[in-house]
Amino acid sequence: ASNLSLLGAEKMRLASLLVSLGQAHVFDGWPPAGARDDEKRALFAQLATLEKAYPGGLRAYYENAKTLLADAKEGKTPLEGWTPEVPTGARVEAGSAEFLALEAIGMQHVGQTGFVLVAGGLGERLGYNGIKIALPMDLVSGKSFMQWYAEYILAFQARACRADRAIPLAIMTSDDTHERTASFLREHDFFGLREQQVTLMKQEKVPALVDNAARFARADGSFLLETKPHGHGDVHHLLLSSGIAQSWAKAGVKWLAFFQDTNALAFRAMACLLGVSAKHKLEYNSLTVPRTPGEAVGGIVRLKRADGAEMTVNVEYNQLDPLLRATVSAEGDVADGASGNSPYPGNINVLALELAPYIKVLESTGGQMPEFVNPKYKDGAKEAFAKPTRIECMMQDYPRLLAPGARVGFTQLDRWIAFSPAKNNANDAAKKAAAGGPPESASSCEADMYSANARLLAKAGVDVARGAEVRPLGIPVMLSPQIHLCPAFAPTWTELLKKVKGGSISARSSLVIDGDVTQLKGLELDGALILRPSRGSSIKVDGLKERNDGWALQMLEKGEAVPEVLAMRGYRLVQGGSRTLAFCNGKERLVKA
Ligand code: UGB
Repeated sequence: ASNLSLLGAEKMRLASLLVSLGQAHVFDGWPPAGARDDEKRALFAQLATLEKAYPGGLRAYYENAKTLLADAKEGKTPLEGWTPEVPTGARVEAGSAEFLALEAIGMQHVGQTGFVLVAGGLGERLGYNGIKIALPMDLVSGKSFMQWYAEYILAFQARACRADRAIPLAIMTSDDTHERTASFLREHDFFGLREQQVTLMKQEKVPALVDNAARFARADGSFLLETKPHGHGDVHHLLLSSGIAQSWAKAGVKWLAFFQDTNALAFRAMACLLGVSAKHKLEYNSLTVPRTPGEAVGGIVRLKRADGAEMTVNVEYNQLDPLLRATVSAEGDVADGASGNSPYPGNINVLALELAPYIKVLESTGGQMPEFVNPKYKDGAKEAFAKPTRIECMMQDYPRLLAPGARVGFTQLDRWIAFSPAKNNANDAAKKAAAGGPPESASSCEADMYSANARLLAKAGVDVARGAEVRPLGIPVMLSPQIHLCPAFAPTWTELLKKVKGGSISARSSLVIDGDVTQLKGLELDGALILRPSRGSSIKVDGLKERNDGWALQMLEKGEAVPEVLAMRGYRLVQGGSRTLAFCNGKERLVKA
């Protein structure tokens, strides 16, 4: 104590706070004044950050943790007393007249939307060393996920905003991703976005907990606390505490659209999702896909209680099965009859929220999200943890904060148009595929984008041949033909139908549309074609016939030394003969047979 009393006022306040929270052990072995001062300073800097980052500071964190740990020990869950039902929502067939009508409504609102990318996750499951948004989404365009998202926002902006208005983007980063995200964006000139259009907000970690008394864990070899991620639910508190939500509202933003780091398809569904929100005046609207039973995506469930209370919320995959078994289905998380799908729509964390009520709710709750804890106990008495734990929160739990009667809904679309993230390393992905589920690997994510583009063109009357299934690294995927359709070409299905007419693409083909192609009529392609008019120029295709050696995806040999982004896929792109049309004269160029 005599050492501590030499501290400045703020440090003393933090030290007293810790002591009052039963955390005096943090100062065990504290050396005399003058010894290891840098390490001491580092602890207080860390405490100040932790105190500021968590809603209500360290006291609130400690109290919430103790309550949740006591509940966990008793086996209590927040779902007790609730009975699940299949909720009602908008179930829309991709490409149907209803879908196109919703896209049209959505496009009237996309100019007043702020986009929010959660990119604080390190991607341990994917086993990639870099930041996930820098991964190439497909090999034929070579574009990163981040480039794709930026291009989509710019394509929406070009269609929905006056020239002086920009659609804002906030990116949540973490200690694991912040510096690399900032330099990646700078290196690439923000991918065409204006620098002021993009805001990074860094989430902080929370103290790890060693026991049910919520004692903070000390990091090995220093006075620092061990910290762990608090989860993607931090995004809501950050939007409020940074003032971004409020400043966007002042600038005329009406909607927020949240999306994850590696699901490029989300944007193909975005206009429709916003259309449903606007049409049904939904305060909260999640994009969903049919869910495979047991799959690691949450289910959207309407929960009812005996006192008449009800809410439509996401029930995370590890809680869905026990909830169903304890209430409505002895079999748990199983398929609904012949469809092979769970009756509960699968949450994919693509969310559309109305901004004004969102700000009110966050202000009234101080940004505090519902939380949970998941300790792994070492003993039957549930006293000792196998390793330190922490409390966590999820972005999709936001509707639990809403008052009864809040307008919460979902928009169910086919999986092929909305969801195929790169989440798993090849080994795990192969196992998931063998068990009948989606692999969600870098390869399946790429293949699903090619397939979606093939289907979109086919719906517009192009005769697109399909290649055979291949199995790089044991993961079954359909990688041919490879088609990349950039957002500037057609950010909506409606626009694609207007621009594309007939034609054919062989299975061995690669087509990259990367720029302003105003018409794609009667293209007959058997080989590789790149249409890349530079900014200000455009290309109009009318009956172009192109046949060349083409490009091919070649499977890697076992153990071949290749860059990580290829090793995780198990194949490379071999660029043989191709034709590139890349006009830059600022005019429209007609390309005919
Ligand atoms: N993320 C952060 O930004 N910060 C964090 O602290 C953690 C993550 P995961 P998860 O769509 O497949 C979610 O780890 O949490 C970002 C839903 O809960 O990939 O296991 C991270 O960078 C589940 O219901 O996913 O599962 C990434 O962009 C289902 O929707 C995003 O948060 C599932 O995603 C998701 O992180 C899915």
